[in-house]
Amino acid sequence: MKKILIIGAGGQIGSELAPYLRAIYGDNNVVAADISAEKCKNLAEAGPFEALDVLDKGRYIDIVRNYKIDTIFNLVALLSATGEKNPELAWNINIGALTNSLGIAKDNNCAVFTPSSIGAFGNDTPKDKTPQDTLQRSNTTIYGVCKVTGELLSDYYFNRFGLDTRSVRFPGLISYMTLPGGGTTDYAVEIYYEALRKGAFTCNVKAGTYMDMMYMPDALRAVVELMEADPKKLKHRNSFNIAAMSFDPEGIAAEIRKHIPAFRLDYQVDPVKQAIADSWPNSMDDSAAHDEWGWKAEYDLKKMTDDMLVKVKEKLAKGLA
Ligand code: AKB
Repeated sequence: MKKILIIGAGGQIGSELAPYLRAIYGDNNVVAADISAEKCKNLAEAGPFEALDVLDKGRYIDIVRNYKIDTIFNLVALLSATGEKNPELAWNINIGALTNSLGIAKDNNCAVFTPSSIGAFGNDTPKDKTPQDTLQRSNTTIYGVCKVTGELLSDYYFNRFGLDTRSVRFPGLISYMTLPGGGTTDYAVEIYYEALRKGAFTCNVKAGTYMDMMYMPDALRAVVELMEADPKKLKHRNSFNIAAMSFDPEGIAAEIRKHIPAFRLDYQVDPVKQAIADSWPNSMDDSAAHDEWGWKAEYDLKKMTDDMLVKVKEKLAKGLA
């Protein structure tokens, strides 16, 4: 990776991946792009920024050619719960961005990273230690349908054209910097803010709902390690299971109570989010990522909670949230 373009740079992953990549590869070698500069003031001030509607293929091609891009991070996507409100829009944006990225990458000799997700699995998928290669046909969300399509399409471009496509199936991502928006796993971020603000949280998925989760520093490191991995060692491409921790709302609440003993948790279940969460794995088997490119998570629930509470507290004290 020498000249990088991140599309969807203002989103939950991009807003942290862009500075992370700039610190490694140099500010001027990482071009951030999103629909408008207002959304990403910090990114636009710190390095090259382009306003881009990813469905505008002509402008997308111009940016890739002008900067001589060799690696594209295709991060544009509507998340699972938002997708259910407007499935057609979710398909058009999620798959429209990906098809443009793959086509432009093919014509301009770029590598492509695209995040997949636990959302690529469905009701018929084995729930515990979900294998790397398994059933993905009973997907219940448009987000998941897009993720499965994205995995297949990215493998197709690799097999048919030799395009260097790589991706991971992210768990729910937890971070103190940028709030997620419209995902099913969002509760696991919101709970820290509400614990510090009010000492209480109302959760929209039931006790006993286990999902894979990951702290953002692990997620960012995974992206770079996969993209820098020796291609000869990769038996899989799109997408690798990666895991760090699996918990239900009671588990994260118990960890928060070690810092805030009076913390209260109650429930007001959102049936759409609950159905999505029930269709996803409880925990994934990430041994293929471990074996093929050395993946290993560093943050467990305890270590993440210790850090999240400190960082969110600082943010609240500064009036930044
Ligand atoms: C969502 O909940 O939609 C995302 C995901 C797990 O892909 N965070």
